[in-house]
Amino acid sequence: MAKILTQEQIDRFWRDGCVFPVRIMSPDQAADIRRRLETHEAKDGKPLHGDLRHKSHLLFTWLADLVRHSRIVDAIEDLYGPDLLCWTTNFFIKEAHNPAFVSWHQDSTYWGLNKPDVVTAWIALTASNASNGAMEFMPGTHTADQIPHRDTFAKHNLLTRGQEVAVEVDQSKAVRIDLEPGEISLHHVRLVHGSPPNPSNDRRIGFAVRYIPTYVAQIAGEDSATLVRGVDDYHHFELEPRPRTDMDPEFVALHERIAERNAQILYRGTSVKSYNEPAAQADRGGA
Ligand SMILES: O=C(O)CCC(=O)C(=O)O
Repeated sequence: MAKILTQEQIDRFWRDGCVFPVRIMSPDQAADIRRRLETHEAKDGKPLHGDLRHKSHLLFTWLADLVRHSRIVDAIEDLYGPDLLCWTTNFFIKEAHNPAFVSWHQDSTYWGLNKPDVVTAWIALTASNASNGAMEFMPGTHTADQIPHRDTFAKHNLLTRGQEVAVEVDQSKAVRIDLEPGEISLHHVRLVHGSPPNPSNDRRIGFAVRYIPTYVAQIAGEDSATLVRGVDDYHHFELEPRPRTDMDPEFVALHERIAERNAQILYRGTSVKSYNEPAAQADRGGA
């Protein structure tokens, strides 16, 4: 029996490649996470940038808790069973009145994982809707194989390589994912999706958590992941520890090493070596 998703939601995920909205916390709890993020940014004197946007659950205790949130992990278990890793996390922050956008793409393109059994819980820390550049998707496209992509490295594209599907997308079929703070969407790694810029007066903040069942392996390099439920009998990934304090120097060093290694996987075949290089763009997400 399913833990939190209804049978209709589970069927919709497998049919459309995406299900939303699923409420996992109250709007106040989402606002509290936003406040913690912005307290850090205020101390740092700038928006979260570069590699700090990736695998941030190794740096901040409140994100370490979030990737283990029982309602989110229950929903993932309803789709992929009880043994689950969080492979990575990526902040997708679109500042107010900002041209940043996400081109139509499949997440699976550069991740180096051996199976398309990967699901993203995209957690809305602000509302995400027509006014501020909500994510959109093409229903059913997750049943396609890997589609060829071209890298654009376009300046305002939030994806690592500014990659886009190298086929025509019929935008009239796109479905927009409207979410309130504290709600999530769940999308399949092969789903074609993207999002336009945010012309509104406030930031749009999404935190994308990428979950895999433990049988999935990395085939493009050494990699690590966080066990969030069950047991890992496969040992395909180095298991990551849980931070006890925010920005613990030991974890900052570990995170830097892991982010560097991850960037080598995502940017393989290009001259980019790190999320912090200018070509990688300071505010890119990690898909
Ligand atoms: O946040 C967005 O608008 C896009 C996010 C995305 O592409 C993803 O989570 O895979």
